Amino acid sequence: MITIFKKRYGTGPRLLFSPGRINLIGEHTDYNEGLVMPGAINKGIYMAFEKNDLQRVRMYSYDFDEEASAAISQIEPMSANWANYILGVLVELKKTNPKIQGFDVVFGGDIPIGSGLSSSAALECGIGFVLNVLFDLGLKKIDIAKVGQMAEHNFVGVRCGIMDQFASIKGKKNHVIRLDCRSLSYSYFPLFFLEYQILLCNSKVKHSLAESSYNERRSSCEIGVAALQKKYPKVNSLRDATLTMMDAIKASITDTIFKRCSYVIEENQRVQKATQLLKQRNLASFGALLFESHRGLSEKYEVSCKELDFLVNQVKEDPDVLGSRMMGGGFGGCTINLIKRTAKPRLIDQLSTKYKEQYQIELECYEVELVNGTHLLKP
Ligand code: GAF
Repeated sequence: MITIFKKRYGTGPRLLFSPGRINLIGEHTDYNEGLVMPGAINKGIYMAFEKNDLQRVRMYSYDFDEEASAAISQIEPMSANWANYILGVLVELKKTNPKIQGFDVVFGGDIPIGSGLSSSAALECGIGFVLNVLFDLGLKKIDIAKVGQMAEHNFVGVRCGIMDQFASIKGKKNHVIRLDCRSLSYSYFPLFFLEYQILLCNSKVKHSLAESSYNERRSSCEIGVAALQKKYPKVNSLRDATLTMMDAIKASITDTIFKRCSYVIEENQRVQKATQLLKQRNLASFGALLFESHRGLSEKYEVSCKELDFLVNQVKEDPDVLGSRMMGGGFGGCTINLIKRTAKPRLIDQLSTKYKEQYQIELECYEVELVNGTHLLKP
């Protein structure tokens, strides 16, 4: 990235790495003030950057081989989708930081687009970090995560939770984060599975309408909360609700809202159980929760798709797979699997063959390491 930067923009740049993320369990719970268990991974975005004195942002995406530029004083959404993640963060930060001036950035990485490993959060956190360093904004990492989330809401149009940005910027080597999305309190869990490991399987599908369906799921939860509040005024989010409360208001909501809200309540309970099981090193029961989570995501929350269901179903009865589920927002992307290390080659081989037979798509599998969150490589 440094060489490419020098060729395009001249001066010797600084360099950072901003990681993608996995999530062990706790899906669609973050925007319901719930619990999640993500970690930053060694797939991410490298970003070379420096100030310029042009009062413009100049950006080059190495992976798309596309360049874009805008006046700092006049930022509008662009047709290049990747640029909007950068501009969105810039717009958010400019609201409170008039110090921001011109800068150049060149970036590229190895997070497969649409894989559900959150390249968007990696990009947002990377740019937030860049601006913080270049213009001495005095932001803490958590502030940068929040700015990334707001950029996504206000500029990109996805009303996401805080999980992805938090994981990308606050990740810790060899640890997952157990994050409470209401209080933003968190703790790190060392992740050693001994003879087991995590394997990601990329379905390589990204069904259209993923963004609007995501926002629609969030609205369903809000409708559920509004209905609950009529009977239970102290309920502020689905985090406060129970399945008994849901039963009590069942007649006042549609079946769809009932199913979706019940899923969120159950998924929160699963994260709580998962925390205990990981502490006890009970991996078999932990894995069973992953299968349960997938079932809820597929049948109740309806954010899976036939390709993801296929990948999970293929490993359900396999003695070397403790758990499997779709990961992230859904409608495509990766499954996360907890498998026996020694079975990895066999599983990849079998799954790839069957997936190709069924969908004519070459499956991609990744073994990832957990790494530190967004950080400078060259100050
Ligand atoms: C996407 C969102 F960006 C996250 O905030 C989270 O809601 C996730 O989907 C589902 O758990 O990655």
